Amino acid sequence: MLKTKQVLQIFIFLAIFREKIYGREFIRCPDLDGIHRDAASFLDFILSSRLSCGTKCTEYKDQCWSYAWNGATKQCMLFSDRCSTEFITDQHQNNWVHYKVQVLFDIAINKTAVQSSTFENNAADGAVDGNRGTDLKEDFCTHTGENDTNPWWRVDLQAVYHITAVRILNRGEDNYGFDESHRLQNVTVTVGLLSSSINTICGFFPGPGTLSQLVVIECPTLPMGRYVKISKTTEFLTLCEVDVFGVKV
Ligand SMILES: [Ca+2]
Repeated sequence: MLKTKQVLQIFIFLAIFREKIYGREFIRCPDLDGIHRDAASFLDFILSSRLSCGTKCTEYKDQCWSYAWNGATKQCMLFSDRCSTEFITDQHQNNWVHYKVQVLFDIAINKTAVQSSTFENNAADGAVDGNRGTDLKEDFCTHTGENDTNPWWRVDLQAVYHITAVRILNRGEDNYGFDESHRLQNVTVTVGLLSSSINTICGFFPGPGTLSQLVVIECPTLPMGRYVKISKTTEFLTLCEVDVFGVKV
């Protein structure tokens, strides 16, 4: 059981070492205080403050996933990696602090989902219910209806994020031994600010999927939006679970 003092220390840690700049949240790397990796930076600057170093990182949002700031020398280094174990200890290590961009995961879980049509009881919320079973009959997976040749599924994240990736858990074999995993193919993921306009491309999965495959679709342009949509142009879209990764705006 945590004592009051420990709780207070954790609270102070979170309060001090989180900062939000232009929609990107930075958090101090927990295991890397006091070390940096000058060989790994892609840019470095002399700047006036740690805040301006973080701001620089936001200017290179497609490349910069962490930064290190030296308060004594005012050096700022930008990295294309998140916190890593492959760091080089610096001779002035105590002056360096390293921050990473905090990417939130599971931002879709238990959020409201809808789909273009529904087969039997395989409703849209089966992809965000936290149940990661992949037997369509036994578990909670989504399934669009027959004759729906433009099936889609959509989740409302209830806040705006820069989406970094979407992960789809494909259906597995069911009790009857059927394998329909190949239906997960030519899948497009889009992002939008309005439910009526979800057109910014995140990425594409050509497939075909395999049984219980965990498909990761990266969003290299970090599209911004509140809604994530998964669609295809042939019959039947089935999703056993969808995880959305993003940085809160
Ligand atoms: Ca599920």
